[in-house]
Amino acid sequence: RNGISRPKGYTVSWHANPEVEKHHFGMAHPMKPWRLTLTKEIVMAYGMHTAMDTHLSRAATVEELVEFHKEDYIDFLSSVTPQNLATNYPWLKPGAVGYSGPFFGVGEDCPIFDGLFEYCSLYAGASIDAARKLTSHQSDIAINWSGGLHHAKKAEASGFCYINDIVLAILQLLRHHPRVLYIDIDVHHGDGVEQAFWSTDRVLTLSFHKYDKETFFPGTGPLDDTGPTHPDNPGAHHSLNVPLNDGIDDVSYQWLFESVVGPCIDTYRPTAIVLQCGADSLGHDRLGCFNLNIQGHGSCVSYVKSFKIPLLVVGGGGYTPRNVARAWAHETSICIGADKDLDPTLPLHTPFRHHFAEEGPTLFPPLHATRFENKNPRTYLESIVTAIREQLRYMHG
Ligand code: V1P
Ligand code: CA
Ligand code: ZN
Repeated sequence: RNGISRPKGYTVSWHANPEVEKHHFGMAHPMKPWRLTLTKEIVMAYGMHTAMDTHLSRAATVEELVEFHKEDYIDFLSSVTPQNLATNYPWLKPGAVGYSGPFFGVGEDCPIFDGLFEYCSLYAGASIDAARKLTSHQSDIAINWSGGLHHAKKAEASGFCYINDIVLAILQLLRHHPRVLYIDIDVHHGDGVEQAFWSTDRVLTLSFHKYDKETFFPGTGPLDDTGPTHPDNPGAHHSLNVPLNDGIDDVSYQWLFESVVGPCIDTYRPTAIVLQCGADSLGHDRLGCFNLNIQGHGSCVSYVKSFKIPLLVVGGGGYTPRNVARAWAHETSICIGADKDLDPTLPLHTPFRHHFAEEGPTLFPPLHATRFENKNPRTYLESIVTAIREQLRYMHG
């Protein structure tokens, strides 16, 4: 409609299944899969879908899921329902005592809801499909906004994440790529991905996050946690962490991101990159505590894209749905090289326009307004960059 053309010289693929968007974690739960519907509405209203290969993703198979996850955990996820939970899994009942069997992480953060397994296998299938498009050279940038669920463990759900689609996608990439760099800009620590690959040197994980051991989920990811360092672990020094305090702004974050990611790419020379774009690092997020605008968040995508290395872009957290949708639509436009062509006034028509009424119909509302004071002085950021550069020196033998 407004002349968004295909990117010249490279291909972008979009992987999604609208069934994912229909699932509900429960009324009071902050994770809202319908934020994906809102994202897609903006993307389509701008006409961006015409510039990508769009793929209806399929559910991951059990064989694919057990490439990382434990079989009894997948059995559990595929058979549990809100109705049979108490009968078939009595030890998961709140208050059950004296039982030390499987727990699987079920609880308030990771509830059992209707269609849970369909939800999980669809977002995982999309990330696996996206990774395969990269390894088959059919795509240079592959996008799955429904993925990015970085906390899930081998046999445990954690922090709204059940299946770790990122780990499954990286396992696909590793079939063809010698080295994969994982970058995580969600406000939370990417602990599940870090843990999955902390004994290999073929994946370098790098997470930027708010860190407070006592008060902020999941409480891991200090600067000096670079993976188990015993001498025969090839994965030693292959997890990097950038712990931050409340209130970081666009200018600081962009400077820090480029100062850290640049040397990581130069030193590690990844042949593929996975970028987790959790949008809970934006200002005004319901769970987050940073002051990033859509532009600051998006600048990370632009910077990573500029290296022209095969790139898998996934979503993640993000709890103020209208701003998640703005950010991921903007980042889609960056991927297809159309960000400069978009009119910042949202071209939305009813019934979606009202979702954006709070800040007005703009793609770039000011989100930096100081709900949180910036507790990251320049000296602190400089000490992080120095430490990371020091850590990178250990990566060569
Ligand atoms: O803080 C906790 C746990 C619950 N307490 C016992 C400690 N959980 C957090 C989980 C945040 C997960 C973030 C996921 C992601 O990184 C990737 C998708 O973004 C939590 C919070 C919070 N404010 O941090 N859970 C909830 N809020 C929650 C609130 C209402 C209903 C259910 C969960
Ligand atoms: Ca992170
Ligand atoms: Zn998060």
